[in-house]
Amino acid sequence: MSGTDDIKALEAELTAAVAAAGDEAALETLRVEALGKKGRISLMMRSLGQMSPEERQVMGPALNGLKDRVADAIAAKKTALEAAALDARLATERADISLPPRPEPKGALHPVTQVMEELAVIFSDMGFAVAEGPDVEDDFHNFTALNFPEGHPARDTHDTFFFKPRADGSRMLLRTHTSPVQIRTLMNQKPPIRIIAPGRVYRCDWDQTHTPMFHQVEGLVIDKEAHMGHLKGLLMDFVAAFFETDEVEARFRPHHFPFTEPSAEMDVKYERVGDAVKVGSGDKWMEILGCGMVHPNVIAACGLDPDEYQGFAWGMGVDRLAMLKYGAPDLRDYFANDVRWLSHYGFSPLLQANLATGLS
Ligand code: 2U9
Repeated sequence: MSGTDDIKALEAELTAAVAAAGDEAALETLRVEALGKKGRISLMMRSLGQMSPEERQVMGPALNGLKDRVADAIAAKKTALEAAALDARLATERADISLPPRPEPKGALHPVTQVMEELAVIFSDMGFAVAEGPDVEDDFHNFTALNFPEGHPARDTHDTFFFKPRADGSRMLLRTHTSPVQIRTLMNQKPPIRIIAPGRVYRCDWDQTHTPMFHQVEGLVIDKEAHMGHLKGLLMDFVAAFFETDEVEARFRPHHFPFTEPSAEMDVKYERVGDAVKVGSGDKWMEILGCGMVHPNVIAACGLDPDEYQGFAWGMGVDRLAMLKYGAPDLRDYFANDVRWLSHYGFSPLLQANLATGLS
């Protein structure tokens, strides 16, 4: 067999072996055996030196061609093996993005939390900021600054949880309303002020409609011009948004609070539809909140001039609003920590209250 026949046979053998290589390691072994320093093609090329010039003229280009074609075949096979390896990895490491990102949540939002969030959404949309303060308060912020006279029943231990007296005889207490938050804001910020104060409050009471801890949201507007007309319009808009109705029939009944003058309670018309309560229209009145113009003594107690600034405030019991909107008639169940009650009356934590898609 001539030298060129040997080359053709070797090329056929090597090309078949390259085609059959199953992985990159096998291909690398092949490359070393063919083209490495002591590889078969390299050894053949080295033998060119012992050939006659005529033989070398034929065998030189033939061996160079063999070397190039085998190198090309190895490179092409390497690319194909790399692509196949990548495809195999992608197939096993693929993420199914249609799967939910987390398992279904097991917990539920308490109806009071849900209503708190709904109130924050409604009043934020009207331009109110949310303010917070401590649950443990002093007499000044809870009573004196709010124009409670000495001897007012709320200052009594029958109504309020007091701590043991301190060395100077003063007693801290669990706030009976969130109003101290507004007092702190008034003492620290320059009007105009538009805030709501949501939070826990505490009173000595325990029956079907009263619990020793309950939740309030109070609101406060202080400005150079703010009047009962603004208050009425704001509360009518609030009731329409909260009860998700266009129809709101309401009345403002005179009332008394130490911290507002004049003061009123807001009643809305309602009717029973089966087990549910429909708020906004109907033939019965229901009280839903208290409100009024901030007493000048309160404005003065916070270091502001009542002749320059005035404002209005309102307060509502969140637990009662939750009972009205979402049912569950006994307030004590709200704080019994029974998971069956919570899974029945609770809300999905993934469905945040918002005005665009509906509150609940
Ligand atoms: C400041 C000035 C005035 C807050 C107000 C009410 C009327 C009210 C009750 C509703 C049911 C409490 O939860 S409840 O028992 N609240 O009727 N609250 S006006 O007035 C303020 C607050 C702060 C500086």
